[in-house]
Amino acid sequence: MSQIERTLGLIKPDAMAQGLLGKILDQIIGAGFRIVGLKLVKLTPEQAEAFYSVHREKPFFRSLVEFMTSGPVVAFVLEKENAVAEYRALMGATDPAKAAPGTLRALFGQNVERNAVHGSDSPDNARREIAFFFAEAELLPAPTPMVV
Ligand code: IDP
Ligand code: MG
Repeated sequence: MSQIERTLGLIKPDAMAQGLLGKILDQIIGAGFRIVGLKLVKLTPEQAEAFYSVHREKPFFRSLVEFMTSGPVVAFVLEKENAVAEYRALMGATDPAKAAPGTLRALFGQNVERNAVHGSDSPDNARREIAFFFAEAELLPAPTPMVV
């Protein structure tokens, strides 16, 4: 049986500026994810640099940090079986032009940088990214099985 996992997602400044918060959360909930943490954040340049530190040497790094600090983002933690891979599948490919039809990036992304949403790419990175945005006390506990 597959594992109940958690993953970290962001609604990026482009999608927030277009008023897409509700539509994107609606798709996520409709796809069967349980939201166990949620907050509105305006990232500082230092926070955006730290969050995307694996891309520090990429040519798009400065532009990415500028974009990610250009307005508020919504950060959330999702729970589901195979949440990391399932949410990556719901988001679609990094470049909205290459993302499968019906995915969040195909529906709501503008280009390879302004692509509406973020999702952790591995369970280890999910743990790191969840801790980046949330204290344990800000997350719902895992559902307790009912005792009869
Ligand atoms: P991912 O978000 O699908 O995991 P990554 O390769 O980890 O993609 O890149 C992180 C973010 O950096 C992307 O979501 C996008 O906003 C931006 N990005 C990635 N590749 C490019 C590029 O070639 N040009 C401009 N921005 C990019
Ligand atoms: Mg990535």
